[in-house]
Amino acid sequence: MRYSFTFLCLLVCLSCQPKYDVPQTLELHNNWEFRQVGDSVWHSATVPGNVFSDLLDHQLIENPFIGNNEEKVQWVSETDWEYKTTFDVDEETLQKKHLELNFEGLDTYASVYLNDSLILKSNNAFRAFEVDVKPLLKASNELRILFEHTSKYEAAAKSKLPYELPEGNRIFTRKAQFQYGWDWGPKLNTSGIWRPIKLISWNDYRLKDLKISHGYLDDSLINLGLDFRLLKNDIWGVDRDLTFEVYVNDSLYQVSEDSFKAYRQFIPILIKNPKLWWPHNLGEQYLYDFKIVVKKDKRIYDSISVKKGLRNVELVTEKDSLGESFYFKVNGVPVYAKGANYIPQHSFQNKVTEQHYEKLLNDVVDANMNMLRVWGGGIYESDKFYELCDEKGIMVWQDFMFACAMYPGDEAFLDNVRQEAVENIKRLRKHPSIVLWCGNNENSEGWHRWGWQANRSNDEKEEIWNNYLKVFYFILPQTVSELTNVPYWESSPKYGRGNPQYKFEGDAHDWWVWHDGYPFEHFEEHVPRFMSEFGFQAFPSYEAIRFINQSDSIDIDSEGFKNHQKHHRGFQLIREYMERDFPVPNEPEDYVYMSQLVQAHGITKGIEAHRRAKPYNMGTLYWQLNDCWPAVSWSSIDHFGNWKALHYKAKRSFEDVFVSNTIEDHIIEVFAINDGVEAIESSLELEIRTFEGDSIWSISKDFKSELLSNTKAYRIDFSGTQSEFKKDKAVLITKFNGQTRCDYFVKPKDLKLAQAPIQKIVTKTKDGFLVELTSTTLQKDVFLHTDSKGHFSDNFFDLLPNEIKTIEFLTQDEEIPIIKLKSLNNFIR
Ligand code: BMA
Repeated sequence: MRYSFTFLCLLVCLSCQPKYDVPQTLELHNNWEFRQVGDSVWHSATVPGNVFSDLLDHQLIENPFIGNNEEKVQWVSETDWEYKTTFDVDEETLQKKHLELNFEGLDTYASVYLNDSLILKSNNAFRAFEVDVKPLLKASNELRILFEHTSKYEAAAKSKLPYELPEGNRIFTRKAQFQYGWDWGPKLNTSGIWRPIKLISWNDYRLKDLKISHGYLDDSLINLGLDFRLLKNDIWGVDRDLTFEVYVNDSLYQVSEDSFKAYRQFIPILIKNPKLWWPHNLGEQYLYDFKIVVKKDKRIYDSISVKKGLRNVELVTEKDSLGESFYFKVNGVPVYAKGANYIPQHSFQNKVTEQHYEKLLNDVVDANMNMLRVWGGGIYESDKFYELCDEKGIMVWQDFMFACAMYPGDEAFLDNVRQEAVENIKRLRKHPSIVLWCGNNENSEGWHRWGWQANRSNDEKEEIWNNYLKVFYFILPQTVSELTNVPYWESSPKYGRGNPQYKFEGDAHDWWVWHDGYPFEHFEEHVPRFMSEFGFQAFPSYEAIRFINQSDSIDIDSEGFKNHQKHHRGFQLIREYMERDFPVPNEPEDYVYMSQLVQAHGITKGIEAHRRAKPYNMGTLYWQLNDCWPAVSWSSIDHFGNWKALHYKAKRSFEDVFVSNTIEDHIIEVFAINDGVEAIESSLELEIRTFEGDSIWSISKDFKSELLSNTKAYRIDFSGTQSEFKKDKAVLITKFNGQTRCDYFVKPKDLKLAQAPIQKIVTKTKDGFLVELTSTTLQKDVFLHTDSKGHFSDNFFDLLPNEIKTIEFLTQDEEIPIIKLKSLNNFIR
């Protein structure tokens, strides 16, 4: 009796269970093969991927990241390639009313054949293409994709224009522009299936493009609009029984009826006391889960969900007495932006794993950065990148993918661009981290300042500039404002450095330093409203150099190594700047170290000058965070993830609560900067000491650093003290809020540093090793290095005399690492 009751309950329960007829997705990533067109032999291929990676896997080419191999593999980009796979589809799927193949990224000129019928010709690596394959799909299928090399298409497009557009033929092809070679990257123009291919099958309903919009948010009650598309098999049918369930954080929140629109749906919901998303230095990164389920008669047809942070973002560009402001407000709070420019992490995107994203973005937060600019010559990044930026509270300045060139303006090109913008904005608009869409990198500056207008007729100039306006003044801003509420900015920078306005309005790229050879002090004298690029090169880690040369010695003169410096005056500029401020060592290993000190010295000078000028200046993003291959470049983290001196020193200069000093003749000025939302009270101590630790002069007071502030905490005339100490043998030590900084009165190369050993004790810990260092004299820019793979918690620091400095070396290695040391003291007497 009891059994039959249980059975009955079970039956009742089962009948209440919802039935499903939801769309199914099948990733087509197996059994792929590739060949050079015309070859008889097929080789196995990895999808998603690209032809260089596949050739490498079969050892059919040498690794282009080693020595001079880049040159040897150029033929790959000039060749047509074919990819094919076979896949089976079960009967149930075949019977579905809708069968679509979705190509999320084909690089680039691709002809796609399903069972020998041409189903798609694509010409934009940044777009996804969805094809109805219902009429063609069988139980067993063959999918074949022909990739034709880009130069063929580019030559054809070029021949239609009566003039040449700057810069080169890459402008005709919508794919990552850096792959055509850049001043930090190799020329490795890939082709292949670089993002997933999916078969989507569905019957009656499918949900798409969920957008969550809101007006200005505060912390009481907000109205959210859930806007999405409902695809119906029977597009004219009226579905009186169709309901939409809205879930917020997995709880059923609201049930709505079909609003009888065949296509777009809109559901308003109210959220009380919403939790907001903030950049990591200002608050929590709260992310809501929103889900919509479409149902009829207890049957679930589809669901769509997004993880979404709620925040207001404004780009404030207001006229003021000095020009025009440029800063971001998040949830009404003005945010000082600190960070760097981000480029693709690898020439071959399939080599970038989730761990790479995780590590690099942790390094960003670790260095106290709150913004990255995704630069326009790379790619619209993977979903993972933005998900992690959301979670970690990193704001993203997102360029559209146009860089350093003028682009065509024919209808087909413009349509392609419009569609690219629509798709990428739709894909990325849920991410609260994205705070800006920017049209391009340096196209406007190039046109106005780089001689691109020379020898052109007025008509020609007008046509080229009008084509620029069509994309960056009309299509992109319109698309951004239709699809999101994120601000749009036409071009980075607003003005090139040749236009004096660059200091008073908009964002700026300061390449007076480096490209024009100006001294680093230029950063201090010319502070713009928002510095979106400034940079200086340094050599990468010993690991990277060894990899390039495939040799244990640090050889920076080999032909192969020289190929990893892509700036034609790069080596020379590094040396020139080194000679100005630092000693120039002979040994390559020392030269590499010194180059990193020069870079860190110059760029942190810039960062601090910008921060001291807050709120006139409201952002500082240096060029560049990372590398796409092992190289000598502007990056602060090399291709293998090793931090250069700059990343360690930028971390200190980007601290939220921070003291920055200027020393001019006998005047010391002390600026207390607080980018956070809490006031900090602490004693502020300044002391001048000899390198042996004897105190010459000191001063101290209690100081309150107010939230979101910048205050001149001291202006000290130490001329009285001056006669009592030798400027080349003294250090100014500033202590505030647990931080200690060292400033000097003369250039690094003029310091009379003393010679003394550094004592070192290494002990094992759970995650690696602890290193304790001491010395009887001040040791400047102490550099710890080892051949073991790992990360030093701190490096390139000044070690005060007779004080113990403890550093962690995080590593998986069990064996005690052989840690070697260098300091600037080794090079100056
Ligand atoms: C900036 C960037 C890049 C370039 C860098 C260094 O202007 O936008 O185009 O790599 O300068 O030259």
